[in-house]
Amino acid sequence: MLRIITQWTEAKTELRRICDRTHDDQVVHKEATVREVLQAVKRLGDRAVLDYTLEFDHQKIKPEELRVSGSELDAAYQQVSKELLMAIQQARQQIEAFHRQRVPKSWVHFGEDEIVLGKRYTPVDRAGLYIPGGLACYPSTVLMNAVPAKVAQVPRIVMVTPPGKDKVINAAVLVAAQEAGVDEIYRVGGAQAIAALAYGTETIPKVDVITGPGNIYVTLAKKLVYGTVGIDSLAGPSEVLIIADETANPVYIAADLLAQAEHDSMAAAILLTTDSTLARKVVDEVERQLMDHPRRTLTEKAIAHYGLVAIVDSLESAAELSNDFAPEHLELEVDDPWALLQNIRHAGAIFLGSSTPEAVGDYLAGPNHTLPTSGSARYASPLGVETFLKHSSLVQYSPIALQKAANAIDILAKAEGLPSHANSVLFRVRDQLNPET
Ligand code: HSO
Ligand code: ZN
Repeated sequence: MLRIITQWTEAKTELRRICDRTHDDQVVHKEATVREVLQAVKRLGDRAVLDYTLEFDHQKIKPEELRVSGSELDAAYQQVSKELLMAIQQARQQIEAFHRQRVPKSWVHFGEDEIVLGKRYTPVDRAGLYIPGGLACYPSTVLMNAVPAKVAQVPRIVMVTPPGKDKVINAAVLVAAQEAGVDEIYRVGGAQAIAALAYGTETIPKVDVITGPGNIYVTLAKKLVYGTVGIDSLAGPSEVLIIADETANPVYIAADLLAQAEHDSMAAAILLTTDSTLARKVVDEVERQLMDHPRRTLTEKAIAHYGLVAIVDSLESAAELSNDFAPEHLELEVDDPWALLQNIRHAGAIFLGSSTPEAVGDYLAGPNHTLPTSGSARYASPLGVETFLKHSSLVQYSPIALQKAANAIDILAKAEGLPSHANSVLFRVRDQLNPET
């Protein structure tokens, strides 16, 4: 049952509890296991990967079965319906169009005295995409990770995903990978997959950046290998926060809350509304829509622990609570969403108006659905082309520019006790001013 809160301070405390819901005491214990897995894979390569796959995923894989073969990919195309293939292709095309919009461009600036300064963007050599298995095995997530890597022109895109029953990988996931241009797919999941991507094994290549969501073991592993490789972010369970006024439709709001809750028993679904009648209707409607929900047990669990309706006195107060929470997804189901947007500072993705349920962004609109969770939208952004790019600074000075800079560099270098820094400039300037000596 979805709870209704009317007190501001109680709403604030509850939102904080929900935002911090992944900081459990078990993490320390799990981290020890993950460290062990990382060390073993680093030392023993494929052998450790295969042993852990047997232990954690209960699948006995031979080394030559780690990589998904071409014939398996062909078979996957036979298994997915024509409609699903077309929907995957449409989504791919729209995600690509969005990500092509603002690819960071290299630039140079020609300043005074022939000084040239700039930034030069280059992709990483290899990207590793983690795609979860089980309940969270989504072709849409394959597209959201692989398409930006492709747009960034990463030369080698590797994907890992855990084997399901009988070593099988979901056909739609394989098709999405193929459609997005993934170069290689390996049948491995969990911390052992992250270790393999970070350190490399006989079969699995070492990559430069690892992206994609996963369970707590995957997330801890990503955290621990950061530095050896780059990562996108540390993904926590999904969240939606909806701000609604009296113009909102309770049936839609209930569906949107459940769309988040059905992901995971740890997912958060929050409604902040100025209208107490709407609040009650949404609570009833959630119960009704849950009745014949195929994922009822899990969804109910999420709603019971991390579902919340708070009645607020104004949309401005709602925005303040929302900024505190910094939700992964924010829906503005209000009469004038663009006006309310002025009060919003922190959110991963913002969905404006009553015809824009989050699912539009989860699948098709184009923006990425890999978004900052657990309050990290205060400082982080959605996954994008930049995740797979880095830039180098470019500097060129002319003789006259160096002469003009020499004095300040000399003073700074001497202040830092670094005489050769000073000399590297002064020797050049001396020779420029007296070419014949
Ligand atoms: N809402 C999820 C993404 C997703 N939804 C995948 C459906 N499939 C996290 O943004
Ligand atoms: Zn979703």
